Amino acid sequence: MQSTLLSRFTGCLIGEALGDAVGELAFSARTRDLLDSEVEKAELLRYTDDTAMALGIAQCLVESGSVAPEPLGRIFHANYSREPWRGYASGPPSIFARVQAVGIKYSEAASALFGGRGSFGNGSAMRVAPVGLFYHKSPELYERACESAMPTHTHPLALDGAAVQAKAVALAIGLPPGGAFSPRSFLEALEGFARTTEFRSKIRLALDLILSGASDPDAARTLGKSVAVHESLPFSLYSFAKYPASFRECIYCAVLNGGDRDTMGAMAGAISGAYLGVASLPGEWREKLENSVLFSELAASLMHNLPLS
Ligand code: F2R
Ligand code: MG
Ligand code: MG
Repeated sequence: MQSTLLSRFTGCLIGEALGDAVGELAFSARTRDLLDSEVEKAELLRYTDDTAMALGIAQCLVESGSVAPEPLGRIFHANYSREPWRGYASGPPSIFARVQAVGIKYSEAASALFGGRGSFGNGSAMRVAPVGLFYHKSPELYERACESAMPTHTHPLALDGAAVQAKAVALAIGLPPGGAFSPRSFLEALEGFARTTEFRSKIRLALDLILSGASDPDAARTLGKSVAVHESLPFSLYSFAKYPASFRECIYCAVLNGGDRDTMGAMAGAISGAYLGVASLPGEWREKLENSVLFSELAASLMHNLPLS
């Protein structure tokens, strides 16, 4: 039982990193054949800011047992300063620079972005998987996911998106991977968990698209696939719920239909890896993953420090 849970935790973190790294390659290798050939040629599968920030959350949970915005902001900031080349969008670095220059709180700097509306970029959801793991049995899951968003993302859609992605990971861990998977049960549970009209209606639409047999390109066009969290997250949920039995098919769907490919790969990959467990992820991809030992170590530390439920 313990090893099954550990394989889910590890599968989630490694699944996130693989989806991110393979998705990043898909920006230039845009068909399945080209992508397979790029992965084969690559010496190392290198992840981007999505996974770097997820590692920051895992690190914060392991070190402090919480995702309080200020300590988490300091970890994000330090990790960014060490590796600024991971492909961050403009929001997080501008927050870090403002905190450093003016000495305000991370959440205060975050709430000033985009004319005082805060960011609805997918950054809060792309990195939240460790919160879904750590609080998978906790009634505080929604609030803790929002807390993890606050150092950089304060828009209501970014908060709801973080909570929905965390819940998707938590649900995936609780489902038997060999059993019958119901897209309806999975997506209706998420629809009920979401608190914004935008997410509720997009998750319902994702289910309708699966049940009506829409093609993946049509689903991507209908749901959206941009850096906005209420576009790329619903299509990531669709990718997992449509292809629950295969990590590879789930990732191909998430990254080969345009848009924010690395991030949809990361979000779909975290859910699929949590559902299937690490042994079901493609071995030839895992072998090439940068820092893969670190993911396994963090997964074990997260699992051994779970809060009492
Ligand atoms: N975006 C990238 N990469 C492009 C940058 C590459 C880099 N310069 C390089 O060359 O290496 N990838 C990563 O960013 C996405 C996550 O973004 P995050 O962390 O949410 O950032 P931000 O800046 O807060 O939001 C992203 C964009 O969304 C739009 N936006 C957000 N809130 C808005 C609002 N309230 N009103 C209007 N627009 C809003 C803006 O265009 C933001 O720039 C991931 O894809 C990750 O992989
Ligand atoms: Mg990225
Ligand atoms: Mg991206």
